[in-house]
Parts: sequence; C-alpha cells; structure tokens
Amino acid sequence: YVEENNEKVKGPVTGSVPKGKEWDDNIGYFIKKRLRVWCRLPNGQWGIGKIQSTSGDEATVSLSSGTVIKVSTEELIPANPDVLEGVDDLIQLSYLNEPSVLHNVKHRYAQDLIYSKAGPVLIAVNPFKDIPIYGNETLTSYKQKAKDSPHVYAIADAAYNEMMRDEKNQSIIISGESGAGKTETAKYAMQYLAALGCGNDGMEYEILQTNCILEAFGNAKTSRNDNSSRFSRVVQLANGERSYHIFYQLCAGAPSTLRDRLNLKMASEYKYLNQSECLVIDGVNDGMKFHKLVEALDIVQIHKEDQEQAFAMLAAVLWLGNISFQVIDNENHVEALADEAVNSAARLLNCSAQDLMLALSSHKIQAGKDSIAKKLTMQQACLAIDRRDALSKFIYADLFEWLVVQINKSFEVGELMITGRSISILDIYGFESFKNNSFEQFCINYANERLQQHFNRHLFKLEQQEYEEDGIDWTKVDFEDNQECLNLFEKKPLGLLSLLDEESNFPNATDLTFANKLKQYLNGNPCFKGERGRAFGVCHYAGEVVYDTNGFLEKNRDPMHSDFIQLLSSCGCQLPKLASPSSQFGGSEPSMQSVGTKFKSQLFKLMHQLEKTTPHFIRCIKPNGKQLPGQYEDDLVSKQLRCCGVLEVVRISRSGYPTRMTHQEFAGRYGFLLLDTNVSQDPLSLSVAVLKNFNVLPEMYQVGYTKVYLRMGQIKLYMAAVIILVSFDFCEHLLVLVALI
Ligand code: AOV
Ligand code: MG
Repeated sequence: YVEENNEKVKGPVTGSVPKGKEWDDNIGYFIKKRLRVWCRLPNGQWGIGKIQSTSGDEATVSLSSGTVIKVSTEELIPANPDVLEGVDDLIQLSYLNEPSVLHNVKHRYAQDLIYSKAGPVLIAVNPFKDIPIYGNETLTSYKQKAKDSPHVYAIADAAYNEMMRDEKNQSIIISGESGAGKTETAKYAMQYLAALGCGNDGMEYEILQTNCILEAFGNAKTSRNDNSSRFSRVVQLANGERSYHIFYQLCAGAPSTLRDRLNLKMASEYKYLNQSECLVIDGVNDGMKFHKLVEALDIVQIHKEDQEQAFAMLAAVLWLGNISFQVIDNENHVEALADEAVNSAARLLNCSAQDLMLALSSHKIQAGKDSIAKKLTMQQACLAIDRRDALSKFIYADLFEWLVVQINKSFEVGELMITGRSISILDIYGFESFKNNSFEQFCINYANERLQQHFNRHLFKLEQQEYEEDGIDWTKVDFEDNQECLNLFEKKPLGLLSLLDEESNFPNATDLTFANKLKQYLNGNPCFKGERGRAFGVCHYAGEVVYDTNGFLEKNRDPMHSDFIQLLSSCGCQLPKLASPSSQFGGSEPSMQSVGTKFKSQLFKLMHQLEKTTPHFIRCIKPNGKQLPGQYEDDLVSKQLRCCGVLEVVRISRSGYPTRMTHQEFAGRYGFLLLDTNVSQDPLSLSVAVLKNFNVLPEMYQVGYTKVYLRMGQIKLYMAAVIILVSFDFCEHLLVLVALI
C-alpha cells in the first residue's frame, strides 16, 4: 500500500498544509480511490473525511461524523489508510504530516499504549493513572527480547546492549514540559537497569530506594505538577505551591522524641511553609512518607546519627524562617528578635544565639587588611531578611549535596565511574511558562534550551553533516535550529546572562534598569522581545515566555557571606562539612560567581559529559493541563510534538541511514560470507561485493568514502536471511554471525 501511494503522490507531503500544484494533482486520485483526508474544521481542529468533489479551490468533504462541509483545498491534507491506524513507529506512516502524527499518538493513547517511536526517539505520553505495564513479567519479556514494542524498558535495554557491544558510555536523555512524566520515566529506566545489572535483589532494591530520598529533598508541589523536580524554593513560595516535600514529611511524621529534641512544630507554624496557603497535597500522606523515607535512609546505610543531624538542619532552616527583626530606633540599626526562633535555630546549628543574631544583623566591611562587622542600618533592614534567607538556602543546598555524596558513597559509585562503563539518566526540571515567570523559570528554560540543542545536534546536525562529508547522495532536511536563542542567553558581552551579571555588579542598579538595559542592547534580536516596564520576552523553542525582572538582580547575586561560613564552620554541627573554609566557596571569601554564571558553567559541564556518551532520547508529552487521565488536548500535544521536531526526526529517520559501519568493520563482519574468492580483498571492494552478492536493494544502502550506510532494519532483514542461506554450509560460522548481529 505504501508503495502504491508513494508512487502516486508526488514528493513527500509533509509539514502542515501542502500548497500548490503538487497537492492539486493528487486530489483527483484521492477522490477516485475514495481515500481519506484530514481537513481543518472551523474550530481549528482536524477532522477526517473523504473528498466528494471539487470546484475550483473549494472541496466538498464528507466527514466521518456524517457532516458534509465545504473547505478550501488548501485546508486538506492526505490521511493514512486505516491499516496504518496506531502504528508503533511513526516512520511507518505513508503520509507524514501533523494531523496524522497527532492522530496516531492519540489513537494509541486511547488504548493505553502510551509509548510510540519516532524513528530513534521514544515518545511517552503521560497517562496520569497507573497502567499495568511495568510489572516483572513485562520487564522480563523485554530482558529476554520476547517483546520489542515501544517502551522505556526497550530504550534502557538498547542503552545497555550498546554499552556492552560498543564499550561506550551511554545516556538516556529525558525531556518534556513540567509534569510531562520525565521523573517517572527516569525511575522506570532505572528500575530496568537495576534489574538488569544487579542480579542481586538486595542491591537493586537499595538503588531504587534512592529515588524516595532524592524526591523528598529535591521535589515539591507546583501548580503544574504535585511532584515537581525543583532547585530553589526554600524561602519563597508562590500561592498554591509547596516547598520541598521533606519539610512537610518531617513535620507530620517525626516521632515525639525527635520532635522534642528538634523543638519541631506543625508545618503551619513555620513562615517558610505557611506563606503559600498550601500545606497538603491531595491523596498524599506526608507522615507515612516520612516513615518510608527513614526506611530508605536505613537501606542506603545512612547512619542514624547522620539522619538525626540532617533532620536538625531541616528544623534549623524552618526556625530561621521564623526569625524576625526589629529596628532599634535610637541606635538606627536592625537586630534579630531574641525569641524562640533564634534560640531554636542557634541550638540546632550548635552556635550561640548571640553569634547567630550578630551574623544576621551585621555585615562585614573590608578596612585595609582587616574586616570589621558593621551593624545593618534601618535603611538596610531588608538586607537582614536577605541574609537570613541566604543562610537558609545555603544550609539546604549543603544538606542536599551532602546527601548525594552519602548515597554515592554507599554504592561506591565514584569507583565505578573510573573503572567501569556507565549509563547516565538525565531528568531535569521541564520547560515552564507561567503567568508570572521569574529568575527560576529563566534558568530552567535556558537549561531546556541547551538540552534541545543537544537533541538537534545529534538527530539533525551531526547526522546530516556525516552524510555530506562522506559524500553520499542526500537531500537536506530542514529543522528548527535554536542556536540563536542560545546565543541570546550566552553571548558576551551582549547576552542576557552577561548583561545580568554586569547589572548585578552595578551598585545603583535596579530590576527596572536591568530591563531597560536589555531593551537597549537586545531589541532587534529576533529571539528577544522588549515588553512594558520590567518585563521582557524570549522566543524559546517551546514558545514565547515573558519574564518579570522583579528580583532578578538579588537572586543572581545571592552571595554567601563569609561571616556565615565562619559561623557555620565554628559551630559544632557536623553536617554542613562543605561549609568549612576548604569548601567549594573558596576559602573564607564569599563566592564571587553569580548564580546565573554558576548555573551556566554547571550546565556546560553536564553537556560536556553528555557529549561523551551515545544518547538515547525520550520525549515526554503532557496530554492535558489538568493532570487528569483520559484527556488528550489536541492543541497542547500538537505544540509539544512540533517543539521537539517530531516530524523532522521521523523524516530524517525514514530517509536516513541509521546503521553505519566503516568499510573495514563491514568487511570484517560480513566478508567471510562471500564464496567468491576472486574479489579484491580491500575493505571497500569486499563491502560492495557483500551488498551485491546478497542483493541488498540499491535504495537500501549507500557506500560513502569511509563508511557503508544502511537503511533502518536492513542488517536484521538481510542478515537474518543470510543465516538461513548459509547455515548448511557454514555451520561453524553460524554462531559467530548470530553473535555479531
Ligand atoms: P516531570 O518530571 O516531567 O515534571 P513527573 O514525572 O513528575 O513529571 O510526572 C507527573 C505526574 O504524572 C506523576 O506524579 C504521575 O502522577 C504522573 N505520571 C507520569 N508518568 C506516569 C506513568 N508512566 N504512569 C503513571 N503516571 C505517570 V517537572 O519535574 O515538574 O518538569 O520540574
Ligand atoms: Mg521531574
């Protein structure tokens, strides 16, 4: 069928609406054969139907719902025959266009087939309900290769096999909007690899328990996702959102002896938690989660004393948030109130209340070689709050880092990284566009932009570059390159991050002067949009986002004051070891790097690490904005599929050559199959002879200057046939061949 239609329809009908003569020529064929078409309905949705007749530019279409409508022929797009309804891999579709792709994914979703392939990329649509596809039985059937339908297990399995076969590190890169299912998908990938790699149930269980710990400390409820992966939100919350789960779990679940030792109250009594009018999540029992967490901490062998110390740090953070300041009128300075909050925080941090109060309400000023503590004046009152919040964030960040180090220690991951091969699973915070977007969204979206570039590089740029350089016949496929948007962020000196740093260092700058500066230098950049007042817009790969610069400068500076480091390292508490003078913060000096710059360099490090691996991509899709099962919003899904370039990936995979080997490799693997000993023994001649001898169709391969390129599935198809053909004569080679394939 595919062939019949490909023959009739001239050129690939892709993209949105095919224009011009090419499609007009084919309409007649569609009418004659009563083939189905997609047609854009007045409400903007796509409907499927058959063309009854045409007159000029207008067509009469009878829709499958029974309605007959008249539309412009420009609004018609060929649909796939029903035998292709819900195919596993979009590359199997005869007609590749947006409504067909959308419909295929939707058709599968309606049957709980949440996974589809788009060539090499796995598409995962969030079901927002439990479906029975992750049990041991399913896992085993992927392990034994009894099943190969699209699944996160299949991707994990492929990563594992390629790691073993090519002796190369692998990565599974999971992307998608907030709430699309990245973290869940990452957990399933981890579950599969743990089952595959450990062979020892205890270890597997132990590895999976780390998810529970990392989620408690690293995830929080946002308006988009009740269990969102976050990175900064200890001190400030938007309405309806929560801080990290661990705070609520501790408050709800700590046993009474621990409560007494930490002077712990209910979550509702802490300012850091009660400011957002959201203390609980529907269907989640924080107290129970706390018990699970303690179990997990025990399983990964974090000592009881360390656990208690970690909880003490959390309680200290909560009490810090309750510290308030008063203005001492006659002395014109601010001072922390010596109340329960100060006393509890100081006791938990193991320092004196006096020292803590001084550290919060004074700042160090450099006088020659010495620094002297100067009390904050009334005009600097808000600085005191900033200092308190900076201390809280610092303690929390330190605690998180400590936790990761402990977990890795318990698996001796460090050693494994040096000696063994690895599969990295990347799950980060997803692209976000809220009504009000701040510095957090700015960083999150920048990271997603970088990740998108990595995706583009591997699936579009490198692939096509290799074809061109190796001299094979190839028609270039265009794709949406986001390089310009990345330049907007990264360019020096006139990029968003550089301008932000410059303004953050300028004493009299405000968020408004920052916004004005951006408009002054960046207006005219196609990815930048100057908005009113303090706002500015960025055209991201996933859509335009308007950022409010309110708080940008302060959040970007976020200095860790040297006196805090002194305070923490002089106090007896064991846990924030990293806060000691030898830490990453460079001795007793405050960190000079801005948050934005630090974020960028961490991101670069991550990308550099990923570049050294063979990537496997998973694109998570959010089917609706309400976190509900069974609802598939066409527009929302369309937008996500478009953003991640699904059509282009499919087009490249369909016309590309995913299997490639150097002439040497190919000749080495398959050359022995040749019976004709007269063939010249150089790798190129041997490779060509093998391809010809086994009648591999010419359109199924290309021979480049250095490599042999084969279309998807060719090795499996032909070489499986070869096994049967040669098995009688070459029994001794058969096993070798099977192993090679
Ligand atoms: P995210 O990681 O992509 O968001 P999550 O993985 O946390 O999104 O998924 C959000 C919610 O969707 C989960 O809490 C589950 O309820 C549900 N869900 C996702 N995948 C599945 C699945 N395969 N089966 C059942 N339910 C699922 V963010 O971290 O916010 O970007 O920063
Ligand atoms: Mg997540």
